[in-house]
Amino acid sequence: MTPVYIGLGSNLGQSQKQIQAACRDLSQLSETRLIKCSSLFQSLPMGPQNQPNYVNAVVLIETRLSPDCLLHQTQNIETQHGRIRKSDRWGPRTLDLDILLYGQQQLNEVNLTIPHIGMKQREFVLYPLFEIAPELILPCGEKLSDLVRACPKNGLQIMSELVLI
Ligand code: ROI
Repeated sequence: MTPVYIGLGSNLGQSQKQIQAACRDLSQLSETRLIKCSSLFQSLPMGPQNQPNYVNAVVLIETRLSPDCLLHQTQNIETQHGRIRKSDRWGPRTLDLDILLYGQQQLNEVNLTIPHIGMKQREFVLYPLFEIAPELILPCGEKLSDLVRACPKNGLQIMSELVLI
């Protein structure tokens, strides 16, 4: 089993419920178990500002699925939750699932980069991740705690516990 961290985000519809239901969906994937969930956080939109605030969280799963297979499964979950992929890359979305870290692997494929390309600068990824993995060291050797210290909170707030629904 490989430990995998997944970032979740939503700013359309019932965001909190979308994220909680997506965690349940992740926990039900084959050859996979859900190990830990961060709190739900509210964050200001990164990118265009004329969109609602986001709800974000990070979970830890353990899985035997390959990175590509897991990507396929996370995209299925996004689609089941009404995600429509539009050309405006940074527009609002009902559900976004990002594979942040897959064990210590580094991958550079056309449709999958691991560690996730933007994670080191994103407060809505780093703080929830730090909540569930304070001792984490990234494959590049950087300590998560150092990245968190260098990353402004930018209005990020804890909303509530993440409860599976
Ligand atoms: N902004 C926040 N705060 N949270 C997200 O999950 C998020 N996801 C995105 C973009 C549009 C970059 N902005 C975001 O994809």
